[in-house]
Amino acid sequence: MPRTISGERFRDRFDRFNEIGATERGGVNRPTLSDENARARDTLVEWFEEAGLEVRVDEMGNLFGRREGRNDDLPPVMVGSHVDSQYNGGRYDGVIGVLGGLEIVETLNDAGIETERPIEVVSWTNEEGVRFQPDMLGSGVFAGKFDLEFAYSLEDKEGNTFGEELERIGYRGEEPCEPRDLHCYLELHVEQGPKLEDRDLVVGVVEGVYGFVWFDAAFTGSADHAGPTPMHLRNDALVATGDVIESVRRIAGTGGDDLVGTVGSLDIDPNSINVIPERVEFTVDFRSYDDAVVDRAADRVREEIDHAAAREGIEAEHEVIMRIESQSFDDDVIEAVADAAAALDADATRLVSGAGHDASYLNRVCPTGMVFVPSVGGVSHTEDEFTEWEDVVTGVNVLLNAAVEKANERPDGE
Ligand code: HGY
Ligand code: MN
Ligand code: MN
Repeated sequence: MPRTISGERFRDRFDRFNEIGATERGGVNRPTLSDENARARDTLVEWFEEAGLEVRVDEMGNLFGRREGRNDDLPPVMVGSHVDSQYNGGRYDGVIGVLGGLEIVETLNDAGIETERPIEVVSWTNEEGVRFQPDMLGSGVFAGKFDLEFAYSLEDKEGNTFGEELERIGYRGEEPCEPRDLHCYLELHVEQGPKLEDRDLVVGVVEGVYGFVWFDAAFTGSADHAGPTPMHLRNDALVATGDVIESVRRIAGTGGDDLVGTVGSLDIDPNSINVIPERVEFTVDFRSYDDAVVDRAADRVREEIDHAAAREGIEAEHEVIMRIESQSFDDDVIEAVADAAAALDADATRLVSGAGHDASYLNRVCPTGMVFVPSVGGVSHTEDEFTEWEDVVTGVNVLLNAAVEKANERPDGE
């Protein structure tokens, strides 16, 4: 019979954890390396230690809790996600994957179950990428995509560097942040989209993740008085930006069935009601499961930015700050998730993730898979993010059974 967790204990932890950085509207505000993120980390360390886990922190502040296996020299099964949040983000994004991993350990401890392989619970640093871009930074350095020097040098809008902030909160660990031998990686996460809810299903057996590209871009025109300056004499950075925003929607609508495009961040200078905008800095995010579609969209938006600058007689800048290829997960790990969902009689389907996850980088290091549970209204990255509690519990039960199945796999041939 499949093992199940203690929903009450997990609920209690989840609610206590989300008191850290709680917002008035029921969300959380725990941007990476903030004081709230530091308190969340301290809480994880305390709870990991209480659960008998050996706690380690690496050079990127990635936090690991290791549970011994019968054959402790074997490569571990790793389960986890992230606890940094969007600014005023949701309570479930990342958290259910980390606390779900801890709940697995508690459940195995309670039942006195030993697994063949060690199990490691991980909380990755800066998955969201809101304060320091790019996102999935801690797992990206772990997987060898970025080097430590690059990561430490990243600056937030106030000019703080990632390395300084990691030091300030006391989580710049000693352990090298580099690929190591893992048997597999499993991540439980809310779907953050409408697919499961639309089909009234509870579990997503995730087969892969969209690829995506992020741009930093800017227009520099000329500030001038909004009154006396005739229209034909204007060099308006915001008008050019408006043209690009419209083009992102047009490219996403014509560039490929699953292509999505977003201009999510915009800073106007001097941002005054009666001054023609001189400079606008903005971002562009394109995603698709087909990398060729992402690359074509990136080429098209570069052209649109350059054409808009020429029309307005202003300067344009654009730089790719993040490009991650679409990922297809490991068949065996996908099957372990599907088997666990079936053993629990959970209504499940296979799907691909439009949201990025640390699993995208772990997929370069070891066989990887994910478990999704529904997001009510498909909503995420907002304080309204919500998942029915029994669905969260089902997701952790699937994670538990898949992780135990993989943790009891002996080396090939034994
Ligand atoms: O951007 C993403 O999809 C993730 O939330 N970092
Ligand atoms: Mn997430
Ligand atoms: Mn997120």
